[in-house]
Amino acid sequence: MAHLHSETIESSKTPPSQFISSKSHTENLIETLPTREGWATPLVLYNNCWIRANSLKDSMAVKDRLKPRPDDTILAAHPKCGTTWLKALLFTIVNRSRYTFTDHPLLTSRPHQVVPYLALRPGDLDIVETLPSPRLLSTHLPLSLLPSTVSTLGCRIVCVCRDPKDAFISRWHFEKRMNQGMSIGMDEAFTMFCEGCSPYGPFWDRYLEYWKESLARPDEVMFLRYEEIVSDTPKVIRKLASFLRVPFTQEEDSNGVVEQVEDLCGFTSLSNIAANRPSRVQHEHAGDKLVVDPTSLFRKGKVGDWVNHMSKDMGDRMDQLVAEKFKGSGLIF
Ligand code: PAP
Repeated sequence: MAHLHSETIESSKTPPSQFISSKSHTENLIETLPTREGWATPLVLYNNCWIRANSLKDSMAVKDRLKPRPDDTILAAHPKCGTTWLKALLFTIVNRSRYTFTDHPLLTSRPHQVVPYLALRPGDLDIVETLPSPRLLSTHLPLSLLPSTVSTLGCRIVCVCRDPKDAFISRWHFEKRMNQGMSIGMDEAFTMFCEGCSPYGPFWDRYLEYWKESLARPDEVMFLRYEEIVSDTPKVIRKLASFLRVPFTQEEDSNGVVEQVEDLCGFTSLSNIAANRPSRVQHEHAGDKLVVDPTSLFRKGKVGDWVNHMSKDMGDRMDQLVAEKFKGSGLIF
């Protein structure tokens, strides 16, 4: 099991004194990039992707420093679209011969602890290089910020997206619960989201990028929507197992293993384990402290909750935007 903890990456050598500069090339570049405030932490636009300023350097390092392996599986989930759920499902499916359901890591650890991220914190990349193959990794980054060898080596990718109305509402509640809180109201946050300015946005570019990759590499890239996982979870669990080349045997099927995976990774089960009960989980990003309560990753887990928070007019505006952005792509909500 991967153990996640923050480490600081130290530069390996001190440069000769005449070359000492107080800022690195990356830091100088970051200063030239557009920045926007409003969400719980400032966002910076890099490579057409709004990334939290405090994780930008680590995100930028992924393209150069990650060494993809042909048997890697990468969960490329747009935030608030089912990352936590899919981390649990994928981990449980691929490790089902290793752990029993009564003594399972997900009964004591959060899904985010068992599947590492690329790359939210300094040190994340060092950790993933030490993992044995086959690795199960996760990212919110666009495909274009991953090494191109992810595609050429044929790494498997599982992407997940969600009706942007629900993804926005989930995002809104999450940001409000972060220690920094929000400096703007829902209307302004909605406007920023529709302008593409939300963590890892524009959402349409992220969805489309992975959607196109799934069309180009159908055997290696599986594209899912949160709504389809909710509507028939056992079907998606079977699909994921076949995709990962570990299909359920007839014996497993008749022993109810698919249903056991579903129950262990379900909202009720995961949100009730001690590791996901209220507490303060602190992440350090470049000296910034982000405090996240794990319960904020388990809010409602419903499809269509947006109607309880957004006006009909906002819903219509988002639907219109979605229709415009995805026109002709074959991707519909
Ligand atoms: P992240 O990107 O910050 O990791 P992510 O896990 O993608 O978040 O999304 C959180 C959403 O998934 C929450 O949706 P909501 O705010 O609309 O409720 C959360 O409730 C939902 N979620 C988390 N775990 C599960 C699960 N096991 N089953 C169904 N939904 C879940």
